[in-house]
Amino acid sequence: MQAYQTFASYLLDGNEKAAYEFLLENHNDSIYLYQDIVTNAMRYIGELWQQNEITVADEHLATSVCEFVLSQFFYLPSMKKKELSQKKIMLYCIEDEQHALGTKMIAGLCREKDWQVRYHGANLPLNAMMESVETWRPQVIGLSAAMTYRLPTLLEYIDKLSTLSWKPKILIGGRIATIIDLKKHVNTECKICHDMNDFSTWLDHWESGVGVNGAG
Ligand code: B12
Repeated sequence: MQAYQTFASYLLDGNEKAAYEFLLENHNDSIYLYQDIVTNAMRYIGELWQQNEITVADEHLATSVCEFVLSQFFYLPSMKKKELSQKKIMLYCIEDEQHALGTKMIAGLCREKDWQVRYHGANLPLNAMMESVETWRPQVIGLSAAMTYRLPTLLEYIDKLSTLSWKPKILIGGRIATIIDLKKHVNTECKICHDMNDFSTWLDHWESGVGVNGAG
């Protein structure tokens, strides 16, 4: 059994303790943990669901255990930080989008890399996003979508964000970015993130000033 399958089995068993301890055992490498373990476990659970090997109730239980253990995992290190950095990122799932686990992990990684993060969870309407963005004025805004039929809505969000006076960097991620060639739909000022590695590398370059504008 692969590591992500072991983690998936704890989620499906509703075994919060084992799932949390598994995260702790693997805490030294965040990308490995988020990408190879948690993301792959959730995708595997999606396949089991699609093949009717597990029920909707099983999938919901697994998701809720995953959300819970991730929250526990993020809590202690983020509370230990003394000073707030000046780097600010806001993360949103566009309207009706319920697939929020990916952005939750992106939020965790950003905190680890010393960013101030506002993670707005699932399904945020456009006007509500704009209001919050204008109040907090982050340097970076991340949008997430899973379902491909949300492309028109995603483009609407990007258009609106492009009108902001201080020109924050717009990142696009989520399952949609792995299925649709988004480069054909957005301008080069937006950064399309295909996975956690891609995002992490971009973020590290941002810190050294390279990824601030354009970076593709
Ligand atoms: C869990 C889950 C749910 C949960 C989500 C809960 C939550 N809090 O997230 C619930 C139960 C709500 C749900 C609902 C539905 N789901 Co669902 N779901 C899944 C499942 C099993 C896992 C999703 C997940 O967590 N993946 C793991 C995360 C970590 O991956 P990720 O989002 O891609 O994120 C990674 C990167 O993309 C990146 N990233 C993500 N966002 C961002 C943002 C930025 C800025 C950056 C930089 C990076 C980034 O970071 C992560 C790093 O690894 C998937 C299976 C799958 N293949 O994904 C199905 C799946 C996506 N769901 C599916 C379906 C059909 C649905 C429903 C329509 C079911 C229904 N009939 O109600 C609804 C739609 C809800 C809606 N309105 O959006 C289908 C979609 C098929 C299709 N047609 O496209 C899938 C593929 C299952 C399947 N095999 O059929 N779902």
